[in-house]
Amino acid sequence: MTAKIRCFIGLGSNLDDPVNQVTRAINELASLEKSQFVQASSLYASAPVGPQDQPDFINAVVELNTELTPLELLDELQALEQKHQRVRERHWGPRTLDLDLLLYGDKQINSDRLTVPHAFMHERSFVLYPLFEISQDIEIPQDKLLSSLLVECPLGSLTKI
Ligand code: ROI
Repeated sequence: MTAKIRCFIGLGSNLDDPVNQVTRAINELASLEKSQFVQASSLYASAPVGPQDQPDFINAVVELNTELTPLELLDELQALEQKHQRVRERHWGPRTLDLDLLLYGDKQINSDRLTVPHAFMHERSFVLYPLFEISQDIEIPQDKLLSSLLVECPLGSLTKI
């Protein structure tokens, strides 16, 4: 039997009924092959990071145990984004669904397609606070304890809904 890897996925949407997009995506992640759903955070609303001339985002984080390899998991996440008719008009612009592989066990990955831990997660309140809600004991590879990152990351406009 292949070992199960504990992984965390960040969800974000700011187009086409974002609450519905994120809720549907949580259910879809819960039925991924070779994977078991562990838990999902609450949904959070936040002002956009990056260009400000776009709607507020809805964000959440999901924890899964998976036997998928990182690239198999990435393929599944990208297939789900496509299923949500992902549109992405510009870099850091609005999108119907964004699924980011944040953490894959304690692995560090730097390939053309994938950077794990996710490159910006340590500075984004819409990732760190939902992550902390579901798991307080996480160590981020090559970085600090999640709890000490949070101390340096202001909540900003992030609101649990
Ligand atoms: N801002 C917020 N608040 N939430 C996101 O999920 C998000 N995703 C992005 C950019 C455009 C960087 N800003 C975001 O990709």
